[in-house]
Amino acid sequence: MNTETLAAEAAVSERNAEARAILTANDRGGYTVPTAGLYPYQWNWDSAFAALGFAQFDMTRAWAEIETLFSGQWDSGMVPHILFHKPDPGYFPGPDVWGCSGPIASSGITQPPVALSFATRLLAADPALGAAKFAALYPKMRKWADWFLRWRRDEKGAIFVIHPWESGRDNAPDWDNAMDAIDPQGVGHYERRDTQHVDASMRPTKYDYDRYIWLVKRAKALGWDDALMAQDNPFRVADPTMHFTLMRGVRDLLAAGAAQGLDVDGLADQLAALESGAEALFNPGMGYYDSYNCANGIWSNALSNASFLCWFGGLKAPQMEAHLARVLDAAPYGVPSLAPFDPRFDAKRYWRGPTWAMMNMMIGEGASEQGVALGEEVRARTREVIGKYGFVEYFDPMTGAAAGGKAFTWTAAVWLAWAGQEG
Ligand code: 2M8
Repeated sequence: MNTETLAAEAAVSERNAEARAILTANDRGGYTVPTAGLYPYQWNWDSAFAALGFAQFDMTRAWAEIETLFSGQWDSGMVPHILFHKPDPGYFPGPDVWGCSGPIASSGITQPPVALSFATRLLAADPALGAAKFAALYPKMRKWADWFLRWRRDEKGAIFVIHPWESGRDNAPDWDNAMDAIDPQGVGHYERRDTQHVDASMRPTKYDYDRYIWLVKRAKALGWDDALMAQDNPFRVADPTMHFTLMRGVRDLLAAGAAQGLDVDGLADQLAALESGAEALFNPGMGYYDSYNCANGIWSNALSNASFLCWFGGLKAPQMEAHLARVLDAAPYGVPSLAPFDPRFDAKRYWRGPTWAMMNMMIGEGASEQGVALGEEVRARTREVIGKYGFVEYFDPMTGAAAGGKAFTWTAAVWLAWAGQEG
């Protein structure tokens, strides 16, 4: 073996050790925080990625992450986007602002249900350990999927979000049209904490936050009642992130549930409904998957990283390959959260441009599964950017520069489970 190969191997094993150390340091006992300081609680989809990371070296701990997440499930089936296990003044909005009454103090909205899929991966990786754990979680996972289909599906069959935080792509341009229709009267004084941890240029604006908080207060005043919230909701945006991750989750539950001899009744119908609903998310004018405002049908015209989750959802989507090629040509450290040739692109501002390793994982894996050669390119670029700039929250897609929070759980997990592995 030559010295160059040896040096490269040493760098990878150093990164592996660093990634494990981040997961261990962010472990709060049964759940992991996304990063100390900026996000001091358990986040829904962050935890699902954390589980994949832990699975590389501690399978029992990996399951615990998902079990703890489901311990916060509401009677309705909804699994909250944040579980406030222990009060922490470093984050706003905390449990008092949300005013929810689930089994654990929590937010009142959900997040993309990647935990459904990742639980099936834990099972596949160690069936002897996983069978009983999977079977115990299975009815809860099904209840969450049922809840989505009941309360978050529009007339055209697409899954929508009722808050930008629900999608996880907080300040994406996808929400601009619906956000513009909100007059955040009565939002009152509040103190942001995020900008005490991260430079304000990398975070959502005050305009965004006023509307985020206004939406929370409106839903709180309605007692977080799904039926009441559905009426006259000013923010309902059909979202490819939610749609494709749910589609993948239902598909994976169906396959794993059947293999385990569990009750899969109704899952095939749900999957078929999501497959036909996916057509509603195809923007014919732009020729790609997109979000739209359910209130007026207006498309976002945004080629985002969520557009490329179609493969992860299980679609063939051959027409998306040229779009991915164009975006990767424009952004050396892609996949950017918004195409760089979009005038709304902002290389450093959170979900309006930066590259996110966990999105890349779903895009790259999904593409490879569907035979799209660029899937491997996405993995190679994710490996390169993490290798050069470390385990940060997100990256400038043009320069690779580190941005957002440091020592980030899902970036470390994605390294261990996917990006850091040999192709
Ligand atoms: C970001 O969102 C939270 C609100 O949920 C925030 O900015 O306060 C998003 O990137 C979201 O997708 C992620 O789950 C969360 C924790 O990493 O941070």
